[in-house]
Amino acid sequence: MTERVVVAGAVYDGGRLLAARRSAPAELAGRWELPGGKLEPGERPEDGLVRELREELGVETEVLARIPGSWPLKPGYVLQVWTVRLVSGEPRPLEDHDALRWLGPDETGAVDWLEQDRPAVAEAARLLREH
Ligand code: 523
Repeated sequence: MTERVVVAGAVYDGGRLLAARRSAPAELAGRWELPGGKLEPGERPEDGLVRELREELGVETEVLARIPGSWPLKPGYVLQVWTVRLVSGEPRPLEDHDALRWLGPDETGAVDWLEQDRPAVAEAARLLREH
């Protein structure tokens, strides 16, 4: 069975990283994540990520680079993450989230990230610090 990919974005703007708090499902609500979602069949990951960020946050973005790694989710799903630049719009929690926060490179420990997002968040923070 091929695994389905969930794409997520480490969205950067002004030297900060965007964190989004999930509003559903109940077992994930209140935890913070890098925003994104499931790829549609045949969709290129970069296109799916731009689509998800548009739907969920109302912003236009440009995908920069893959953060190396692939993290297991529920059976049959894996998480893959890309760095993303905000091109236009101010992110708003339109779907799936009830709060957003911009975190500086030394503030990324301030929210309760989903476990599976933590390695990519650590790498995204490292890249921000280098910048
Ligand atoms: N994760 C996750 N981390 C993370 C994302 C974007 C998603 O662990 N950064 C998990 C949470 C869900 C699964 O991946 O178990 C699917 O994410 P979801 O619900 O955001 O995907 P959507 O928006 O495509 O979901 P549907 O509305 O259900 O299609």
